[in-house]
Amino acid sequence: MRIAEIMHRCAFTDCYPIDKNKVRVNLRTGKDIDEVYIIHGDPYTPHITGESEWRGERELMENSLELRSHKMFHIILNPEYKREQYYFELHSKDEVMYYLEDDFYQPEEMNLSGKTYQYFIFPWLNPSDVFQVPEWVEDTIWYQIFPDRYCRGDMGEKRVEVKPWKCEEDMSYWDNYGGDIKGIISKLDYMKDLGITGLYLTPIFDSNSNHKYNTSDYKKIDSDFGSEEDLKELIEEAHKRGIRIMLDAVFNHSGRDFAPWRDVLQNGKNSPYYNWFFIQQWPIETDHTKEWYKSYYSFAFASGMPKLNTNNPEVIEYIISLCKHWVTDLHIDGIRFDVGNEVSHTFLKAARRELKIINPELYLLGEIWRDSISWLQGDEYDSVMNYPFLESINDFWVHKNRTANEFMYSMNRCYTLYQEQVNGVLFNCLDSHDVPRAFTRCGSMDVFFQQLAILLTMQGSPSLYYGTEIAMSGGQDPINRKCMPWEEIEEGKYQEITGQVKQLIAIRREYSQTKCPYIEWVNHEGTRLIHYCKKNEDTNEIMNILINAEEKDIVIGTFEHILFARHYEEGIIKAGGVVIGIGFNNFQ
Ligand code: ARE
Repeated sequence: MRIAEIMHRCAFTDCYPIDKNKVRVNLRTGKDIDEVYIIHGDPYTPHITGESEWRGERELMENSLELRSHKMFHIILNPEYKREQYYFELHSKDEVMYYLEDDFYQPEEMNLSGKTYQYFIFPWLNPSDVFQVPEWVEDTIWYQIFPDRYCRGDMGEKRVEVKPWKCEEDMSYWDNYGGDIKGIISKLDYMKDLGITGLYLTPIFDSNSNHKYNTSDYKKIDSDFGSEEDLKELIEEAHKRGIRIMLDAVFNHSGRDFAPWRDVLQNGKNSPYYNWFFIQQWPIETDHTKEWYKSYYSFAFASGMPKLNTNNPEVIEYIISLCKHWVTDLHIDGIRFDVGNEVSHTFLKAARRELKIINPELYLLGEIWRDSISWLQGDEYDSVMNYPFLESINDFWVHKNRTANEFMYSMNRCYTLYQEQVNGVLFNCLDSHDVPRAFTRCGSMDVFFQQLAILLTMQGSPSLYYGTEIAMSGGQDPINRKCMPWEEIEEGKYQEITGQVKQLIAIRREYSQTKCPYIEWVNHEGTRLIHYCKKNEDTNEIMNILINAEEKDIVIGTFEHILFARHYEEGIIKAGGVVIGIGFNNFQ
């Protein structure tokens, strides 16, 4: 038995409470393990039974997720007295072994005289230790807007001249097209009609760029976008339509025009803000053609983005007071933390503690592109942007460097990284303002819809980048930030595409994360057929998602009827020559 591939600690994502009564136990094993039993029970049972030895109850663990290199087994325990003691009984093809906290044991070693067996112990389930995430996010369909490019509302006194709407020549990080908050307000009914229930705005505070990630004034809405009154109106009008609002918080760094930074440049060590930044050398080199980066830390090597010192209590207090204003006075529903893995854990722990007191349902989302376990322990973010999800989809459909099985493994991996509460609120996206648009990457409408079908049926909280509903194209930034073609949209040019996107969104809302929390893969060896099932916990209906990447077919359906299909021949779907019956349970 490959015991070196088996590791469990009664901590982290191996053993944790999922609510005030239940504890989830996960065990990762090699692929040679066929079955795992857990022997578990209250550690103090002998005190009431009078038996000399502790004996637990033996239960089969569920073989929940499979990855390329290993298997994951899990079980949900419901400890009557909030504490559990347990160990594992491992079965491979020709061997049985026991796995306790200190070691692995052969069956004959399980009754050695005088031996004190060190079982795993989950000592006590304190309700306040349960990682609580805002459940409303599970059923949210997000829409991400880059404000300058979405819609013009009030062209009044714009601070800068604007380029002709939709002009794609010489797009940069400094040109403006005049999109603003009033324009977004004017499109809330359009978003509601799409089926959107969450709106994520990239930064809207004062800045001299069009992306606003180099903030000059955190307390002032950029005048090109409007006023704080406009923002209040947007939030109010969105809430009336059942649409929640998430703002983009850029606290890892400021812009070069941020007043405290200007003060440091002018007064150096005499500035009260000197320690708001990470100054390495004085005087500070401000000529960005020289080695400025030896003078101070910044975001990446962006000289106009001096890194804020989120270890400094003054900075922490300043930032949290900003967030409190957004939550208390503006009633926003979520905050996306830009460069979410470089601000200090000290700051994030304080921010969660203070903001969740004001609104326990506030969604705290970290922009982290890789394994985010260090920020998802329950005392910092609720979730992260699920870029591994996007990259898995890309590998399979665009780069074609994955088989259907390997795609399943890489998707399963996304759902083994964190506590299960997080899986339902993972921010799943096919694209964003930081990567080429999905339609451009896919290269065809069929692949585009196959990816959309995954996004809108997979576990998590799906996000559509604005323009996805019309299969907008666009390469790497800034070309992925084109203006919305409202005239063409209103003329109906995209109504067929948008109609099918709306159909998928409607399915997502009917078979939501909360109603269908888990998925089960169906393996069609040797094909590029993606097939998984979701069970509607309310109706016991089984929804099948069949995506034949070899052909162009998509079929999404329940036992009774097809909910969505593209290129599907009545009754059958071909998967690389394998004919799959669409009885949804009588596959050949
Ligand atoms: C743009 C160009 C740069 C160019 C720069 C020159 O993209 O190539 O050098 O302009 O000015 C914002 C703007 C960008 C701008 C950037 C810098 O939106 O258009 O760059 O400022 O001026 C990493 C970070 C992640 C970060 C991405 C961009 O981890 O946090 O890089 N994303 C956020 C925002 C961005 C924003 C910033 C940060 C800065 O979402 O929009 O950029 O506030 C791997 C790594 C990731 C890495 C990712 C992308 O997957 O694992 O960590 O993300 O690649 O590089």
